[in-house]
Amino acid sequence: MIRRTFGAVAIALLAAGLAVLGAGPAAAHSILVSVDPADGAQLSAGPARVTFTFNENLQPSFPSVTVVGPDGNLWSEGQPVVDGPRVSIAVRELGPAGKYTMAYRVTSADGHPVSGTRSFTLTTAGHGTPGPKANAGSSSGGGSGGVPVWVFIVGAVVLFGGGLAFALLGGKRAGSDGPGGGSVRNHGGPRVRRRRRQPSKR
Ligand SMILES: [Cu+2]
Repeated sequence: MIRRTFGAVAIALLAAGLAVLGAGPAAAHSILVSVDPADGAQLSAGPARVTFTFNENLQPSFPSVTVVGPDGNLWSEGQPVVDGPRVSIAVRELGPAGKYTMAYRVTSADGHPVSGTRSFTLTTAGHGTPGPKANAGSSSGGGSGGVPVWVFIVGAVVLFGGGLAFALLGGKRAGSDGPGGGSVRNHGGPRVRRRRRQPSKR
């Protein structure tokens, strides 16, 4: 029994390690497929909307999309709209020529937040008037592309802790309760079940 428990712990450890090393957790998140306008596009006139398209339907909760100009002002306006795998926001008539940063933060189908930035360059100044300063009270202070590292670390710890607790509790229960621990031990496969004895019989 004890050997088995260690075996289970070792497997949990290995799985957690692989999840951290590989792209395991990231693969479960919704992945950005395309942006309109395209990343790095050179535009002579601003787009009416900015749309991010993902590989799967997003959760509609708490989407955030912003377009911030070279002047540091907000050029997107209104609320972002989630429509299946897409999230979009309306854009004002643009102002100064230069780089406009498109930032998104959405909730993956699996419930995890995904965020990042793309950009386009306006080559000809427009006549629009900007919205408020982008960084005033905005929560996009991180400004980094992708999910922060701590999310992965917390995820790994939860995974590992869960696996460890499961292995330890599962092992203990089967040891003290005997056949009573069947519901947990069944995860080990049918092999365990066959070994179960029924003393009352015969
Ligand atoms: Cu995820």
